[in-house]
Amino acid sequence: MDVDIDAGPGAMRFIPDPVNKDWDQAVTFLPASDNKKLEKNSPGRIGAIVAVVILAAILALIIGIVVWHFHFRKDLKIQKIYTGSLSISNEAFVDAYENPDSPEFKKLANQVLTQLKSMYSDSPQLSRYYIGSQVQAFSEGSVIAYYESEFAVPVDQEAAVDQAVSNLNDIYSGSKAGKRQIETNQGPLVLGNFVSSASTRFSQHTKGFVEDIIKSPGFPDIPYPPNSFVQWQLRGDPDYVLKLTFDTFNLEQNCTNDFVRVYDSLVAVNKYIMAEKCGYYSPSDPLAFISSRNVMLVTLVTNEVGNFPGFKARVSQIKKDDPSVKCGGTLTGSTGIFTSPNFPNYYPPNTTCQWNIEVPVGKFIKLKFPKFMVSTGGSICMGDYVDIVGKRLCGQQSANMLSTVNSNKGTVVFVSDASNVDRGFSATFEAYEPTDPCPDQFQCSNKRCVNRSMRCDGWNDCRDSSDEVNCQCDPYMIQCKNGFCKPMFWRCDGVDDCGDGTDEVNCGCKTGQFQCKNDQCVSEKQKCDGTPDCKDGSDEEGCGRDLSCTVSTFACANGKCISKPNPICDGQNDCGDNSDESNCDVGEFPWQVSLHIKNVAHVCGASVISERWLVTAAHCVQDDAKYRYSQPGTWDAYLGLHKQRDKQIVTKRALKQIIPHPSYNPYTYDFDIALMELESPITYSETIRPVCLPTATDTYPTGGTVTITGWGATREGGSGAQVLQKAQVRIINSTVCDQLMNGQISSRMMCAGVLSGGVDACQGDSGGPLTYLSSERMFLAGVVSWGDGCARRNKPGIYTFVPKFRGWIKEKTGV
Ligand code: 4AZ
Repeated sequence: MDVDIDAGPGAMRFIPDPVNKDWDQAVTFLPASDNKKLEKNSPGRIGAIVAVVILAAILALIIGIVVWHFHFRKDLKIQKIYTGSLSISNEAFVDAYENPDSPEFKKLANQVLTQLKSMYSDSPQLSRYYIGSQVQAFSEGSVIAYYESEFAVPVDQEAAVDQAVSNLNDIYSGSKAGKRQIETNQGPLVLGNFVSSASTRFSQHTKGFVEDIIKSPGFPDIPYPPNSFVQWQLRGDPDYVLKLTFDTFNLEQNCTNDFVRVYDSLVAVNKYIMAEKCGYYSPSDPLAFISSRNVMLVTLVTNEVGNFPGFKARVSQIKKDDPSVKCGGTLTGSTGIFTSPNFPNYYPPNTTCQWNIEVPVGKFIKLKFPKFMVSTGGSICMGDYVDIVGKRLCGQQSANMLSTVNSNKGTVVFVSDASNVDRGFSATFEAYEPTDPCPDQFQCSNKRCVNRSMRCDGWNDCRDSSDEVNCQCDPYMIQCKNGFCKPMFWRCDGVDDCGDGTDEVNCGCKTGQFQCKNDQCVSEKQKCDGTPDCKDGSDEEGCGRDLSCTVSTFACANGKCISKPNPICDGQNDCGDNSDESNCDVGEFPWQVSLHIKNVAHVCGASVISERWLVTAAHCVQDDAKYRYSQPGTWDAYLGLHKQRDKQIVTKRALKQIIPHPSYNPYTYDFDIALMELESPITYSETIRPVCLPTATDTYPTGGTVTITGWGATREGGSGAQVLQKAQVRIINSTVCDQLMNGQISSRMMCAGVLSGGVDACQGDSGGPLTYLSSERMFLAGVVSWGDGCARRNKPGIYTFVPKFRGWIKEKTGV
């Protein structure tokens, strides 16, 4: 609980060696013996045994030779396939080139094959191992031929052949090539004994305004198959570009295993790779690509492991001059917005846009980029970039990156090269008065403007800390020597928050001093001198000479004794030092459970909903490489606990079963709820009691106060709390929250927090309760689920919205 202020392996795949399969068959087909005959005739039987032995020996010899041949012989050959494209500048594209069966296609293809053969014959490495080529397709421009060339290469010559192909590219690319040019750097597609049956190619031409659909094999009924290589060659009409929109995308998380690649080409040429994708994309994080020409290639490569649904995508064509793909222009006025083409989806490759911005005379231009994701293509913005009056920007920039132009006119140019696209950017421009760049606001050293209230509030709002220097701090903040202000809560917590250690000095007491319970230092002589010197009176505790105290009085921490009946936790400060009201929190949240990995540590929270059942988060019960969190035997549940160190003396229960929600999504944390059945029921007491469950139709008012509890970290990245922490946060409107959390909020989630930062749930609070007080009862409105860090400004905590699961809880537990 935070209550602070505050081209991979590419398309190469090794497919199992068919030779090994032949061995298996050879062993399986050992000649079957006629047993009966052998039993009746003993000499015959000996003969048969001898025959079997000889056969076995021959077989062993064959296997040995095969093993030697395929594993140890240096001249073992592997099949290498290179894909490439070749532009033919003295030919014009005709429709018949789209049809591989047409005489026109065949004629030109033969010419290309002759040309390829003659090019390879120039190189000894290539001519020696060349098997043949195949022209797969043609497209406009004048005519581009896409081909595959196959070589049978001894293993020890593989690198030399790669080099020879690369040399060939150098020779034939550019002006040296005369009329025929190899346009791309060819890349090897498949390495090893690639079986052609494992490769599937679909080809389709989207026409008019009809949308075509492409799907991974088996989608949506069964997961895509292992060890597959599938290609979709997509075409549109001339003067159109293609748009590929993935409606569902759910592949294995690791792109070295399974991946989809999208090319701005008809064949898998590295130079035209737009993106390689794997993992899961939620509908709120859509994935859509636009080509720069009327062709696109999609490939799906899977390896032998994994069991994932795959994808479904729509293919449509857009006219090249359609406003949705056109970009640039003249922007005038005092403010305005512009975006990269197709934003927030992926911009097309090979695109240049120029915006000429003009604000009123005498004013300067301020450009803000709420989102900026432009593929880098190297460290110095050589590939894709945004050029602001001569200054290039690329890569991922932080939200609301700022740039200024000291003139009333300026140009912004966006350039994307042939490969590796990204989501692009959104931008706003506004005119500002050169003499007053931040009207009514504080101007940071980096020219950013922030609200005046953000000055000296302990947060680095300017991002260069200029709002936090030379501060006169409020009394509830630590005045750091370096001029920063930091929350008092962080004093003496073992972390150097000031940066100059000011907040961590004077935390222990010197020799000759007594350290009070509130960390104050008083002279050792003041201990038990009859006068409370510590503000909390702890210097007079346990002194054994409170003569006025009897068995029928209450001994306060400050040495005072009071005779009032039941003074403890009655809400009144009877002692004067409030010691009669401290420790009243025990039992304040009797439904709070601490879930421990047996004999290891607290991991998550949970809530008691009945004598047998707990509610927690599904993400708490997902296995990882180290622990089997999904297994009941992994866990101990501690009930009625206040301080972690008291766990020996409170109720502990093993678990009988764990039921995670079947729709829990580990990528989006959607449906993040689980039920735990205790091995034996508990007896309710003053410190163990269930929380009320909401009804399925319950809603909570935006701005309403809710309570969160747990032993989680007391700051982002910090360690867990010893004593159960509580904090009050407010419910945040889901639409606002969805914007703050970049569209990641589903209807199964609710948001709560303090948008100025500083109060939040944190790591270790997960699974624990968010309670809402209604009619003097506490209802389990939410389950601590996730967040972007802890207690950050404008980053609320995200909770599983329990009313949505009322029916499911009833169905599974009967509660
Ligand atoms: C966690 O890791 C966690 N700030 C829980 C809640 C929040 C962040 C992280 C919300 O368990």
